[in-house]
Amino acid sequence: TTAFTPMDPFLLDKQLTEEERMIAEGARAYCADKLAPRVEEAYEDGKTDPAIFTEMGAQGFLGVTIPEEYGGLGAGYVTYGLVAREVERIDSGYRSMMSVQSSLVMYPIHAYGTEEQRRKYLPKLASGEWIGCFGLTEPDAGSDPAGMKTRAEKTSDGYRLTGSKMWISNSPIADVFVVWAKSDAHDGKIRGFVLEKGMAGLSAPKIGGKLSLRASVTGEIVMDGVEVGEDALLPNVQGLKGPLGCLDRARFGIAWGVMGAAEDCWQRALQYGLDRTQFRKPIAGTQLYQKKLADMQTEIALGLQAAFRVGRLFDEGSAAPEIISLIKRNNCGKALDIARHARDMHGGNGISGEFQVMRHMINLETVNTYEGTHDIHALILGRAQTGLQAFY
Ligand code: TGC
Ligand code: FAD
Repeated sequence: TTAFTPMDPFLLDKQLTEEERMIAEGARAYCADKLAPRVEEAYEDGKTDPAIFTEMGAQGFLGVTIPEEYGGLGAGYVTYGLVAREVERIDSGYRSMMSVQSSLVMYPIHAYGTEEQRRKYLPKLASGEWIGCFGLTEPDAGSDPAGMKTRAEKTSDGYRLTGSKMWISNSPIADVFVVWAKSDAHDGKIRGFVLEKGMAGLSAPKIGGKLSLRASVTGEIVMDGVEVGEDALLPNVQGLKGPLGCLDRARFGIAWGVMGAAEDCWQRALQYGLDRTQFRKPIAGTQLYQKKLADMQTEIALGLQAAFRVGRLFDEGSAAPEIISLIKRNNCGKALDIARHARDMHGGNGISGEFQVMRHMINLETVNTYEGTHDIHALILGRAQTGLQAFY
């Protein structure tokens, strides 16, 4: 009989190309050596180290799928997913910093921008010299981004932007702001604009009091009549499909990333159960403990295999948005369940930062909410089956 590999039941590793495996191994080593040692303090103090962007840039993590001529790695979506998995194995906040930069800032500039915009922004975003953020959500428009109030009014030589964005990853330390606004010059359609730190009327105050994703800074974007030239407009897309096309990429990365966080919780719960004795035997030798380990192993193996499949579809150009909703929703929900169980399996130690699992659990509450909540993705999938939209 063929031997079973408990840590990789579907032999995912063997389905990767040599290049994908090498990049994943390199990413794992960087994350273990450089990110793991600083995460506990970063989380506790709620501090984001901007140097992580230049480090990630040097590793090739920023713009994995962006062509090399613009500073990217020119690799495929499976590679992007593998990197997200390794980064989120340490912390969802670190993966957030990376996926915003790659999928939500570099991708739209590459896909929707002019050649000048690509040459101006992409190399510096790829190296991490510049930090980017993506402003879609507003105080009164979250799940329903079509309800945004931010407006772009036409001026003689460009646009004047007014409005505010809420819950924006990286914004307080950002140099480049990709923001979405309704443009009166385009029949009120949603258009993308690239703003830069220091523009008059632009500010990005930090949001304090966050109990989740504390290693990644989050803020507002306030636009008080920010005047920009025509060259700030992303010319090649209009409508909600602009920001949603970026979200497709980021949601895909999240589906891989959360499996990394879940794997870390699983491995830690397994080791803890082997080391911890109660009632004169290791707690991993009890039926209830083993059932939980089996559930973790099953959901992670299925979740990774599904994400891998969607990655291959992405590279073939045939990943429908709904299949991305399916894996984003399922993998986030499953990762959150796994983290909650891992927390419980650690007993009292499970609430201590030193054992890491509670940090993952609290982070995953955010990841289950951003980029479309668990329930919003259910409605997307329900609509696709029934032809009936249930949003309103
Ligand atoms: P709907 O009528 O469905 O669509 C409007 C237009 O958009 C097109 N479209 C898509 N295009 C590409 N990808 C997708 N996934 C798309 N979904 C829809 C659609 O074809 C249509 O195009 P057109 O040409 O006909 O105009 O629009 P709706 O208003 O009914 O939308 C509802 C819904 C739920 C699908 C959508 O609004 C949604 O996904 N809501 C969730 C919002 C969300 O995910 N926000 C994320 C904010 S960014 C963030 O959280 C970053 S955190 C990052 C981090 O820190 O890691
Ligand atoms: P709401 O839309 O008000 O939803 C509240 C609840 O109502 C949810 O449970 C939701 O599922 C439910 N609900 C809403 N509509 C329906 C419906 N029709 N039917 C049934 N239930 C419904 N946004 C950005 O643009 N850029 C970023 O970089 C970014 N980073 C973020 C970082 C963090 C740490 C967080 C917490 C959020 C971030 N977001 C970002 C915002 C995020 O995308 C939104 O929080 C998310 O889309 C949900 O919107 P909301 O918070 O307004 O909740």
